[in-house]
Amino acid sequence: MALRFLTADEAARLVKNGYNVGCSGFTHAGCPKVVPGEIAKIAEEEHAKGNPFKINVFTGASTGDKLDGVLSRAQAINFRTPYQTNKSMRDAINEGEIKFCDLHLSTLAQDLRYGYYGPIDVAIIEACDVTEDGEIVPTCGVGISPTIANMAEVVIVELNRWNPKEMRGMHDIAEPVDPPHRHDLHIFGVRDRVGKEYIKVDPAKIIVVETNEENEGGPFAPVDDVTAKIGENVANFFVNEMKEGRMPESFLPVQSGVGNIANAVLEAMGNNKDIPDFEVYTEVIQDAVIKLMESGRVKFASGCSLTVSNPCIENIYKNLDFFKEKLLLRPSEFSNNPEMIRRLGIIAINTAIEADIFGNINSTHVMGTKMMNGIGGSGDFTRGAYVSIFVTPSTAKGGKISAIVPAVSHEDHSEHSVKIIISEYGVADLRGKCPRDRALEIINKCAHPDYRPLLLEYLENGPQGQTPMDVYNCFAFHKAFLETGDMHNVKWENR
Ligand code: 0RQ
Repeated sequence: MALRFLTADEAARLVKNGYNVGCSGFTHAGCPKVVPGEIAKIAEEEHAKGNPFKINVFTGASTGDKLDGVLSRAQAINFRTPYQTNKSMRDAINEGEIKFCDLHLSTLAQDLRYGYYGPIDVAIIEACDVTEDGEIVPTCGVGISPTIANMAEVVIVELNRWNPKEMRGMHDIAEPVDPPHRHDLHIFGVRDRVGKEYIKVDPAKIIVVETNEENEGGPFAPVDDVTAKIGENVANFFVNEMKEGRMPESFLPVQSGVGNIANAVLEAMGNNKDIPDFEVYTEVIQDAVIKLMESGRVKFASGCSLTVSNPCIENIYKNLDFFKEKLLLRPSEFSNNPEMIRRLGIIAINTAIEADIFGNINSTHVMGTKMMNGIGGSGDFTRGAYVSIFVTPSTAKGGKISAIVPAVSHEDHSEHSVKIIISEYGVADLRGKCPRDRALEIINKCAHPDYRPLLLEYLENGPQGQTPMDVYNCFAFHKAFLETGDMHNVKWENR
């Protein structure tokens, strides 16, 4: 049957106040870029008339400014899950204007199918191709697209011609059967496929909006001395693990988190010739992976999105034959699936906002209250990993904040899941250690030398026990920062 075509404005008018709207993409990669802007305009029109207009937005992860940014600034969002990185949205969340549910990314698709959030009224999916029999080929981010496309009554396809339709073949699209009928997912190696090259829906529910919008991929910050040193410490840790026989000589697939530090870590691993060529099984594939693929250091990468800068994606599109043999994009419930992560023996490398001396990690909240981005996939990977590593610079805000604290102000990953912490000063190996020994290891190897005496003072002068945590003073570092702007000014109570 012939597909129906509408303008972005006409398609946006299908979205009503209170709707659950599912969008494609994962980070800025693969997100719709024109219909959300038109929804924002409708919201502003309705607000001007004194009418309510807010929607609930479900995506794979964070999105670009043309989705989260425009809708937040138009005050068009009531509820948002599972992750975000947009400044306007972050401010609205921290002001309490948007209800944000911070979620493990692997779980959202199945939680939607389980009915935890109600129906998906409209799905908006960016595609590089759509056919009359309902085959939708995503662009560079998959996320929860198969699930929202299947659940929605209306599927608006943003057919974005900026992305070549020859991308077909780069995706592996499937949805698991839900319990009690789920069986094992047949991925036993990074390159294994279990699905189709496209999302298939009833063509009668497809509306096509044609666009030609470029990606929103900004550049990464250049590697500085601190991130370079962290990267070097990570690479040396792996070389030693292989020497000690704790890591197979053929190496294991790598997951690396999002952001500048993660990009620097991968670069350092690529530069260390004692690490063999390796594979990547991750969620976000960043620029460093593509560079290492070109130099032959990364043999294959499976992920959920190509979260790369625009020059990098243009290079991929120009050399699709080369990259299609080495890249695979999956839905987030496959890329981040804890079952696969445990089975494949993934090396998980994620970034912490702060770590405490016992090994608990805060990935999400600044000073315990302000949301930064969200847990993202870090929990999916950390819990099941062969070895779970957290990296962090030893300090933030020009040294006034220690990233190593007596107690994390918010806990995302517990001491039971975290095996290694790495800063620019060194590597803390927490494996097989009791809380006291972990504390000494983290303070002496990872904390900034300025803060080491203060942390040792905390550890030695508090109550003892299996975990020597001092409830009077565990947040004294945070209190000092909130009151004086500098954690060095810590004052102990009741001692
Ligand atoms: O703030 O930009 O205002 O200066 O946090 O920190 O050092 O630039 O590091 O870009 O790698 O992000 C944990 C946020 C790190 C990220 C986090 C401030 C610091 C700066 C950013 P400014 P950097 P990065 C899979 C994995 C959770 C999700 C995840 C993240 C800003 O990696 O969101 O792991 N992770 N996903 O100044 C106060 C501290 C601070 C601090 C840093 N202790 N106190 N502020 N900052 N430490 C990917 C996906 O799921 C998609």
